[in-house]
Amino acid sequence: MSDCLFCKIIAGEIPSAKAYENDQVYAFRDIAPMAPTHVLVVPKKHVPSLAGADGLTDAELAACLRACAAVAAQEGLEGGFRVVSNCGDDACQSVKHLHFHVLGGRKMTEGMA
Ligand code: DGP
Repeated sequence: MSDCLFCKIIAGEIPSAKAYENDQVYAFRDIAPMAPTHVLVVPKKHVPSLAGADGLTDAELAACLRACAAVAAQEGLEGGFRVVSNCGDDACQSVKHLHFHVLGGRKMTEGMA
C-alpha cells in the first residue's frame, strides 16, 4: 500500500534497522523500544492487522510466527520473550500493517493489559 509506513520500510523507502528477513517477512528494531530487545516482525504482504489475516496464506501467517522465534534465538533471548500483536483501536494499534512485537532482554511484567 503506497501510504503505509511499514510498506515503505519494507521497500527501503524509509530507513530501518533490519533484524531479520526472508521471502515473506521483514523484521526491524522498533523506533521506541520498550525492552532491551524490541523487534517488529511484519509480513511483506500488506494486511491491516490480525483481523485481516485472511489476506495472508497460512504459510505467510506461519512465517511471521516462525520469524518471531528466529529473531528471539538470534537475539539470544534464552530466558524467554514476549510476542504482542495489537489489533484495532481498543488495543491501541497505531500502524495499520500487521506486525508482531518481539520483546525481551529483561523480566517482563506479569500483566499483559
Ligand atoms: P503498534 O502501536 O502496535 O501499532 O506498534 C507500532 C510500533 O511501530 C510502535 O511501537 C512504534 C513503531 N514505529 C512507528 N513508526 C516507526 C518507524 O518509522 N520506524 C520504526 N523502526 N518503528 C516505528
